[in-house]
Amino acid sequence: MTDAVDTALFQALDSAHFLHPFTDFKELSGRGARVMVRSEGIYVWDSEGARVLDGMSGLWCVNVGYGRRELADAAHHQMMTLPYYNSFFQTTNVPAVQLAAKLASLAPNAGERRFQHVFYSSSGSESNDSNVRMVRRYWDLLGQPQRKVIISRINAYHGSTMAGASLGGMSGMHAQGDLPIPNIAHIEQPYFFENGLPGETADEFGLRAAGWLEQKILALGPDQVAAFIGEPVQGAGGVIIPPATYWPEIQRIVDKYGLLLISDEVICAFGRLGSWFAYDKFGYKPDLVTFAKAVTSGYVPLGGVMVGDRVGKVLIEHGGEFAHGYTYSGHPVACAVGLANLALMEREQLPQRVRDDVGPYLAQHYVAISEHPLVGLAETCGFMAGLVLVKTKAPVQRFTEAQGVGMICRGYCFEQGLIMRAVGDRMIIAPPLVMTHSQIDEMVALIVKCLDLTYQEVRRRGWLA
Ligand code: PXG
Repeated sequence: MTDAVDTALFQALDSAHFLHPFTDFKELSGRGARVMVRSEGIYVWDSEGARVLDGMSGLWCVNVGYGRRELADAAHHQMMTLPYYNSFFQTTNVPAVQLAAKLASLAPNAGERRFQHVFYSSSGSESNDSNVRMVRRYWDLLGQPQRKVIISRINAYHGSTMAGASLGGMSGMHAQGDLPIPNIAHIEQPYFFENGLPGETADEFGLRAAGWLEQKILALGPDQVAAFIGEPVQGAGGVIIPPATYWPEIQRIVDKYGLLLISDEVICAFGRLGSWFAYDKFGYKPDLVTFAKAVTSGYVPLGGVMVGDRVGKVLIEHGGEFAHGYTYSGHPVACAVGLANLALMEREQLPQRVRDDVGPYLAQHYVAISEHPLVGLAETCGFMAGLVLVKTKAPVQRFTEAQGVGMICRGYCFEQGLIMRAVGDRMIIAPPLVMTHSQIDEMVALIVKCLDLTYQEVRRRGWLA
């Protein structure tokens, strides 16, 4: 079926007027963007009528799948009731209050670090800017204004604003913006496949990787360091799943030096890893938790920070005015959609479904995928997964960056009607949490087919010898 959209016209208008994010504008205008026109369940359709199985939930956000009427109804109702009002001047609105209370009830209490408050934004990037502002305000109010440095990891993704991109550890982004901004430092990521030593176990590596934090704190001077920020599992960096020993050791180090701990759960929260929030699963107790994306399943933009009691008490009890906020902080329509989305997730028990049912089912398939001659490692965490494309499995020999094997594989996925992301030589997925078993089978069959096609191609090119 072809949708009534003139592809060539929209591609021409697109390249004439729309500068896309993270895009080589000239290259895109030469090829023309794919025009997406509609969606249902786990599928999207382009303007040529091709159906695509969305293995990335849009961009890690459409956790409840496409076409959920409850979310559209909630937006419509709220737009007709109170489409907008600010929350700056001693005013509030019903959905923003209800959603804050709901989020506080869903966030597992981490000992004395209870999450009772929410600071709203409209995206993950803005939320991390808010984190920087809150962390600095916290230490200022406690009379330790010299505690400025926030430590993050290489290959982390924390957004694309000046602070978000600085916190992130993407060298390509730093190179283009004179980043990072001052007082951001980075340590190496906990990527065992790449950084593990011969003979070292994953658990040993996890402790060693966490140790890089302590080394960095000592190098900077412990009284200069304000916080550590990390994604529970690095998403955009390629679904880098840390060893089980990593986060508890990070917690020990953070506690030893009194740092604040920020868990950036923009991708990992709201069922993706089989729980509402991910810090609990990995055994640590953050002070601030960044969220966005799946809080509304991406239907409308919404983000924010869960503020734990340690920071909340200081901001509220010691502070005067906190001079920071956004026009859309607590946007009533976004919050109403968030409430409807969380209600739907609760009704369909999506976090539990990932934990007990579809997560383990996908993991079984990935054990089989790891047998593929092109796959050096295949692993899942909840309902996200990554695999590494290799030349040889034992000993592991990797493709060179210039060979761009991930992009070759991604090209085949595109052709075969599957959205799967390439991050270097890692192929990653994060499908909608509502996928049925037979849809998972369908997705995995497509993945295997694309791996086969890629294997044939790299053999033809003589890269395997
Ligand atoms: N933190 C994390 C952990 C993220 O994954 C952000 C912050 C920023 O969120 P906003 O809403 O400002 O984009 C993200 C976003 C990719 C990709 O290619 C991932 C993200 C964004 C764009 C592309 O995987 N994650």
